[in-house]
Amino acid sequence: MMRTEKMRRRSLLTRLAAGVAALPLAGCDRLSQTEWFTRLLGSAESVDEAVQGTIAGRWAMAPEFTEADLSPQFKSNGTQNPQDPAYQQLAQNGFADWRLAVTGLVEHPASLSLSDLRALPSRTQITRHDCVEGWSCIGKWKGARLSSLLDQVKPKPEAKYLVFYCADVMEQSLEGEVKYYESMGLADAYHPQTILAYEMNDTVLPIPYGAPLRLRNERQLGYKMAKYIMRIDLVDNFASVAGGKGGYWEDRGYAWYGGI
Ligand SMILES: Nc1nc2c(c(=O)[nH]1)N[C@H]1C(S)=C(S)[C@@H](COP(=O)(O)O)O[C@H]1N2
Ligand SMILES: [Mo]
Repeated sequence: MMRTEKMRRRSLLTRLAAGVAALPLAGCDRLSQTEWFTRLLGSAESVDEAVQGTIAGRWAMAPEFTEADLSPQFKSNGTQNPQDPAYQQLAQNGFADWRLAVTGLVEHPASLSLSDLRALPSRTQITRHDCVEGWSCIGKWKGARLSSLLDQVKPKPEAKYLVFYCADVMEQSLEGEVKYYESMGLADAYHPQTILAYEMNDTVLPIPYGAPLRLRNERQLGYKMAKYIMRIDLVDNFASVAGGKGGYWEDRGYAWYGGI
């Protein structure tokens, strides 16, 4: 990383840290500033993915909690209600017409309804969500195991990453609308706690939290967990994905791995 870029990022982090104290966090815990700041500089920003994997153990489980630990109010962050007309139409119909497309480097491209996803092996987990902004909330999630979906579509040997394309428009650019996108490596996609969640706290996933389907990927920061998923594309690199860094926030300077 160039020196100037590093300094720019440090000063951004300092401003973020100052902002944490002022955040209204109904029902959510605040990480101590030193805790999240250390994480941000020490794990997410400076240590590369390979080192991260060695330290944390690629297959380590994120901590799980009990019903008693659930945050009374889980914060909704980023997009809270996508304004895209096609999404609004799907929502009006309870997402009965929504389909998840699975495309790219797979033997069997697929188009799955919510009932198809509910028919896949599921997992329920109570976990802590950590946002890079310095807050965390504990929630209960139920969803299809991403590993089971992958077993169905069969990634080709050259597939390395999953790119998640979402329904929500983040900004208008000269090239048109920029919708949220994220990505993960295949190893993390097969992790037992990686699920495509359609339920939160024992109810159908509400719109502010990513209805009808959002990723839960409990060993990484909040921005890695795409909400409002419309398509999963299997690729071997990010060259064709917007800025080429593998995610909307990554293209704006965040770390790709974002481990916690
Ligand atoms: N599609 C989409 N996914 C997204 C975002 C977003 O704005 N759009 N924000 C990310 C960020 S920064 C966080 S912290 C979490 C917030 O999830 P929550 O609303 O359930 O708290 O979603 C992530 N996934
Ligand atoms: Mo976040």
